[in-house]
Amino acid sequence: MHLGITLSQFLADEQRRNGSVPADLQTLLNQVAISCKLISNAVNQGALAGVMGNLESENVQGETQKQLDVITNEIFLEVNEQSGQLAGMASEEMEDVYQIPKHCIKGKYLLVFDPLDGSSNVNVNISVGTIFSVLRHEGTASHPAAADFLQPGTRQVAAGYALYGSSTMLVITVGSGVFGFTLDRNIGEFVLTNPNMTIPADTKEFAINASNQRFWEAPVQRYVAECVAGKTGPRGRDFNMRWVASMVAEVHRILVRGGIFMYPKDTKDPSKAGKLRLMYEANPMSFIVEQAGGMSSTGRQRILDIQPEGLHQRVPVILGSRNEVEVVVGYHAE
Ligand code: P6P
Repeated sequence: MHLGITLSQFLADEQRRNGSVPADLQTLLNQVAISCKLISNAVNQGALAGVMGNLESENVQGETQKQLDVITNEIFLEVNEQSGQLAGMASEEMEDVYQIPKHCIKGKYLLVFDPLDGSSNVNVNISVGTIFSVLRHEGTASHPAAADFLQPGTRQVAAGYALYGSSTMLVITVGSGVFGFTLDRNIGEFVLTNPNMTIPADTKEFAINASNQRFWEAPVQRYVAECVAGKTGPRGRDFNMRWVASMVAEVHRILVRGGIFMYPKDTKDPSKAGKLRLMYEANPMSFIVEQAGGMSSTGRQRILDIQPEGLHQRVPVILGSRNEVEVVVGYHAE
C-alpha cells in the first residue's frame, strides 16, 4: 500500500533539505493542521450540526458574526495554545491580542489568523477557508502587545491556508516554495498532493467584485474595461471572469491555473483603504503567491513591504499571475 508523504514527514524532510523548518516551527504547523482538520469537520457537518446561523453579535470589523465564526475561532485558539510554541495570537474575530493562558507552555512565535474566511458562503455551501500567518515574537515582554505583531509581511516565517471545498486542502509555505496537501480522511492525515505549486506568469482569468465598478480608481477601471473588451480591445484577446467571494478559493484557483485577483481601493467607503485585512488575509496570501512565482501589490506598493499600523488594518489587494499584476501596477504608475 502506498502511503503518500504526510505533512509532518514533509516538514521534517524540508528541515533536513534546507533548514527552513526548525523543530519548534514543525510542532506549531502540525498543531495548526490539527485545528484545520477540526474546523473541516465542523464546516462539513453543515446544517446537521445546527451551527449555520447568525449571532446577534458583530466582530471587530462590524460584520455580523456567524456561529461558525466563533466556533472556528475557539477551535484555533484552544488547539494552538497547546502547541507550546506561541507567545500570543491575533484573530479577525477578536479586537485585541490573545494572551496564552497561564497553564500553557509559551514559545517564540506569534500566530495571526482568519479562522473562517468567506464565512458568508457557508450557508450556501460554497467553499470557505482558514488563513494563517506565523511571525517571530521579537519582543521581550512575556505578554506580547499588538505592536509586537505589527511586522512587515517579509518577516513571516510561515503562512498558509486550509480550503474546505470538494476536498479539504492545506497549502503552506515556509519560504522555500508552496506545497499543497489533501486531507485523507481514511488516515486523518494531510498528504502531499501538490508539490512546488507555481502560478503561470500569464492568464486570461480575472477576479473582481464587478458590482463595485463605479467606485474603482481609474487604473482598475481601465484594466477591467480592457479585459471585458477582449479581442475587440487593446489587449487583443478574450478574458474570463470569476468571483467566488471567498479569497481562499480564489487564491487556490490562481495557484492551480493562474489568474489575477483584485479587491482594490475604492471610494465606496473612503475611510477604508480596501476591504481585505493586511495581517491575516493580504500578508499570508502574498507570501504564498510570491513563493509560487506570482506578484502581490496594492497597485502602488509591494504588500509584503507594508509596515502595519494596526492589527485589523485594511489594504487594497491585486495579486496573482505576475505579467497581469504588472499591467495593473503599470497603469497605477501612469
Ligand atoms: P465581497 C470574505 O468576506 C472576504 O473577506 C474575502 O474572502 C473575499 O474575497 C471578499 O471578502 C468578498 O467580498 O464584497 O465580494 O463580499
